[in-house]
Amino acid sequence: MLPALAVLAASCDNRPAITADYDVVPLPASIVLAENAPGFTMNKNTCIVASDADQQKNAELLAGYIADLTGLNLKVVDKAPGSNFISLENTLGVENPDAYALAVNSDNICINGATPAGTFYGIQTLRKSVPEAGENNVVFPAGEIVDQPRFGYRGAHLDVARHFFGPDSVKIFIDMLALHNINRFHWHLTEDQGWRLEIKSHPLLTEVGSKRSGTVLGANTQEYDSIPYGGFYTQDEVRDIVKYAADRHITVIPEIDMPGHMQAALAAYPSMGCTGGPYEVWRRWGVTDEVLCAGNDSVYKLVDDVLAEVCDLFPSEYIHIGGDECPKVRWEKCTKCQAKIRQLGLKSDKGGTKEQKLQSYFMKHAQDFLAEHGRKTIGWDEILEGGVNPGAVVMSWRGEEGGIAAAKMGHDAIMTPSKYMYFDFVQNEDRDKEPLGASWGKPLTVEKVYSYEPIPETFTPEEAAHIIGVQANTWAEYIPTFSHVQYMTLPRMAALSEVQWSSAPKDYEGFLTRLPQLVEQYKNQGYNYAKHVLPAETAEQPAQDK
Ligand code: TNX
Repeated sequence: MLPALAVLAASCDNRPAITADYDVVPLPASIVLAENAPGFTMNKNTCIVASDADQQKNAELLAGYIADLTGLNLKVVDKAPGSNFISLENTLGVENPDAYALAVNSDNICINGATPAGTFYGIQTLRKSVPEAGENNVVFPAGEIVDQPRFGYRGAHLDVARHFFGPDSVKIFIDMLALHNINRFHWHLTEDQGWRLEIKSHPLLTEVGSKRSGTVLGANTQEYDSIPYGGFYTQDEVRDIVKYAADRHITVIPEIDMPGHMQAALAAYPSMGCTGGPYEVWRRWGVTDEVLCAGNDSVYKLVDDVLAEVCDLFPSEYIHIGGDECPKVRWEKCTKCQAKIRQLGLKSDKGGTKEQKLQSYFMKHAQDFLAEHGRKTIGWDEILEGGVNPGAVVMSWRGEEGGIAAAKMGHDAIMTPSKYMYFDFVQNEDRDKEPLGASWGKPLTVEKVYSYEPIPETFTPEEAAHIIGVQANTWAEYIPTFSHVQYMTLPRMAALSEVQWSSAPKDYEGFLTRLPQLVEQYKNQGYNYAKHVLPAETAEQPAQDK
């Protein structure tokens, strides 16, 4: 950990000054210090210059970060004073929209982005360069940082269905993403165990589908508690969250997982299943046989009605429609599904079984509906089975193979292989020292996350361009509280951010030396975090719920 040099500033207010360190996480592409030039001292008279509405929002966020870290309340103004200001601009002529330059001299700091999002990443770098929180002025060494991310899609997923995290927690999660330069929030809103999104045309989805009568105990044992569990987001809450994210240059990508992982919806509308039910909102984890009936026209109407409201709520270019883990046992025996298969002329062959092809038909229906509303779709890699529909983006989770196959077929792909990117796996080789995690995965250490290389060496540049990004997923079967979400995601999210952002050769030791300064931000924001890879003096942490 870099000792923060506390010197008494020769400024008017006699607050101690500490020196900023630009070696942040993720590491900027280029940092050039002007060795002999005096730096910029941020003190109570420093103001932030924002000349338009976009920069005004950025400026308010920067002022908030600085207040949290130093207690300084910097004024936001629209015209630069003679000196002692931080100006926010977005006139950098660089193609990468998230690029920024951050220039520091004794007179001012200028953060210039290619777009307002680029400026925002410069703000994150500035904020993270403050080595620790306290009632301090900060000296920023003179020099220039020039930076841009490797991937345009830098994602993090949160499952709010197995356990529910309320709107305030979701906003904190979004703040955590912003701190790590992550720009896509994949919000997993529906599951067998709970439907969490208000849908006005089908109120039972939340009235019935958001509540379960109890939850399985331990590692999916045969025992249950009988504590009613539930929660959902109203559409007003969703709109507020989407805006909160957009202000932080984060796009919210909702997921409505279909045609499997739908048992909660079936509990609400049993006629949408092959057997007609009755169904319960599931109380255990795993993969249920109860899925939407793909031979029933009312099911397609339900899907359209839900997606129409989803499009209305979420401006995202991409909507995630799941497609994972859909057992076909019901479809094989269902007269309606088999009639549909015959009607469509689907046959089992080496391209897939006729039921897998029925799933492709089902996904295509949803995809076409979204396309009519100007949206693109993302699906889990199972959408490759039975024939992937043109234009679909593949999210590769069972390994990298799905993403590789998709890219070779000319589809865009997002890499989220469980082995490297599943934050519901325990993070310590010794499971006994950890709270219960998903048991099907090997322990996933910070180092393993950091080591991930998303683009296979053998890829041509054209194939590589189809890997649009990387994402980590936090499934919540074994994560009952939001503080536990933070424990599972921090600091693995720091390693993730470097995989997503940095083009530099991997240097895990270097990463570890930079991590404690980021942890100072976690502490300042009151985030819970795991301490396995941190030096003892950085590792004091709030009590974690085991
Ligand atoms: C697989 S990843 C699932 C999730 C589980 C997760 C647990 C994916 C598309 N499906 O439903 O929560 O494993 O690790």
